[in-house]
Amino acid sequence: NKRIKQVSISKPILYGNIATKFSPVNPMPINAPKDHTHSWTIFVKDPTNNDLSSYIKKVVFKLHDTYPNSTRTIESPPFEVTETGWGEFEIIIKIFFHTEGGEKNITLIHHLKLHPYDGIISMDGKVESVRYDEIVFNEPTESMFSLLTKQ
Ligand code: SLL
Repeated sequence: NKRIKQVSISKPILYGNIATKFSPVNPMPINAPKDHTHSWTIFVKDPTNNDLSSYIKKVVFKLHDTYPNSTRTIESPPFEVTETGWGEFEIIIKIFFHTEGGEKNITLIHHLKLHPYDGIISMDGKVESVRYDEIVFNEPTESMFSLLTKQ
């Protein structure tokens, strides 16, 4: 698996969460614990909706230990987890690339936001905390290069 010298490929991603407070239009699920106040979704996606699974094998979201099965592994798109809860916490996101590419996994940390502070834009009761980032592959292997450039 030879590396291609002096080549660098960067892939844009968006990661973060949206959250909605329970209300008549967003009612609490029947099975949700009574102290929960919000539903939320944490995600990793492509800003232009390209299919990330061309080079991403799986995404692992590590939730707060108060959640049952707090390590959630998502093996195909959409790479997201939807839950209900009452509190904000750090979510550890591990992105794994297809094994044949020979790249190490990367770790991102997202602070789950439920409340509309810190300059977060909130519309219709929805809170969004989303970050744009680029994953840079320096001198990718030939197999990684073909995964990154396939349409
Ligand atoms: C803290 N920020 O540091 C808080 C933790 C935990 C949030 C917040 C529900 C879990 C469940 C939930 O919202 N946990 O009931 O499944 O202590």
